Amino acid sequence: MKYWNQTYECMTRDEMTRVQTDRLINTVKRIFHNVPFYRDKMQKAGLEPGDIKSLEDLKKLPFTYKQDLRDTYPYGLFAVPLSEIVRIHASSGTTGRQTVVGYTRRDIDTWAEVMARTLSCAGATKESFIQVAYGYGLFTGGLGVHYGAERIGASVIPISGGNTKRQLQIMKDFGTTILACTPSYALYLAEEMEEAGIRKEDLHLKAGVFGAEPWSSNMRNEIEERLGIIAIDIYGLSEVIGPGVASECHCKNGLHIPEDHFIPEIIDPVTEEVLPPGSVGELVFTTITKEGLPLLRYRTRDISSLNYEVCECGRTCVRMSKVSGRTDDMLIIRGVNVFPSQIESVLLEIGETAPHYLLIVDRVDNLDSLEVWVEMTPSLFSDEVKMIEDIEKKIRKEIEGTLGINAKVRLVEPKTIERSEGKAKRVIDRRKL
Ligand code: DLL
Repeated sequence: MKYWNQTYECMTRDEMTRVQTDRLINTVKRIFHNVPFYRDKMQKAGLEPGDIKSLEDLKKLPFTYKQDLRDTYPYGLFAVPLSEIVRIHASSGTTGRQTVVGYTRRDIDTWAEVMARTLSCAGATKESFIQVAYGYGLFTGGLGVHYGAERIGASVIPISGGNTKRQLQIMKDFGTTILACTPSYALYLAEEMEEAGIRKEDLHLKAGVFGAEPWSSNMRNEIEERLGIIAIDIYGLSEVIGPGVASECHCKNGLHIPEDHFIPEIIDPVTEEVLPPGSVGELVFTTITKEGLPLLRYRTRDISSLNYEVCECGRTCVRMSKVSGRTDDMLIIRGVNVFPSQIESVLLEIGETAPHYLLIVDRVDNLDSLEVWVEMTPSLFSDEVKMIEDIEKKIRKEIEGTLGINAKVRLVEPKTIERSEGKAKRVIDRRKL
């Protein structure tokens, strides 16, 4: 089966515009009446729902920022009574003000639909065995792929992340044909596979759906070569729905966006002006079918561009280019979104070190590593080694508790970390993507 939903994936531009316009008008009405936050924002901008009559009017609407979700934590932007919410996910961090997202039953259905399209792009059918090695839990990766795979009728192997030896055993014994995980984990699996003496010919793998973090075409070539598969880039973010927001097809020339659910725009992140097709800028999404957490013009901070030409695969829906970076300082370490400021808060809260730190991110054996350097205060420096080790341990535990990632913590001598006269350089990212 080539397409999952040919009607929507191959619509003419005129038909798509009609669908989007109707859905946008309805969404704006619903949001205005149900979400006080948006009502205020629209009223401040002098807007009534009736002012939104066409796609041209989209640019009049206010933007939504990640900070808005944090400020209204946990449920302030939900547009339905909480009794209608059947699932909650959250992005990164295990405590504090993370971004919380909620789905109604219909949202879960929509998510399965867009994920079925994504997996079909990679060639998935009822006959496929899909090994879901994205994490299950509050992260959207595992369950997002899971529901899409079930919708297609494929056989789902819900193994979740980690336990590499077992992943390989299962991949071989269960006859996995499609692997779903982050691209860095795919490379790690390839490496461990070679180490274990498993040849790619021993497996049944045909394709992989890799995303949740940026990756380069070099990395793609390496994964394809070592696993003997076609590697498809899939994109998404929890706020918009999770995975399923965009996916490459076999042409590997841009990621198709299910525009009947999400309207993309590219803006200049500084002037906030909408840019014409083909321009590189910040990707912004408006959801037009979501019920639980509909979002107007959500600022993703991801850098991309849009291409409206019909793809060789026959799909007419717009393609976004591979994400080339971010407009903020968010890092993605082993699939977890990390802001340097979150680590800074941990350090300040513990308060036993100097306020100078440096994060060193690297990729060792295809796995991301994070090292946190923190300067000791002069008095701590003269203390016993045991004391210093205890503080390192405490910081490591706290980072793990707050962000859910393992970091190596090193207390360094006072004045080791270079001071800067302008913006402090807090991060050294040595990963060559
Ligand atoms: O990472 C959803 C997802 C799960 C996508 C599984 C694909 C596969 P969040 O944790 O909210 O959601 O992180 C969203 O991850 O704004 C991008 O910066 C980054 N990202 C996601 N996919 C890609 C990709 C999931 N294919 C943030 N290429 C986004 C580059 C990606 N960056």
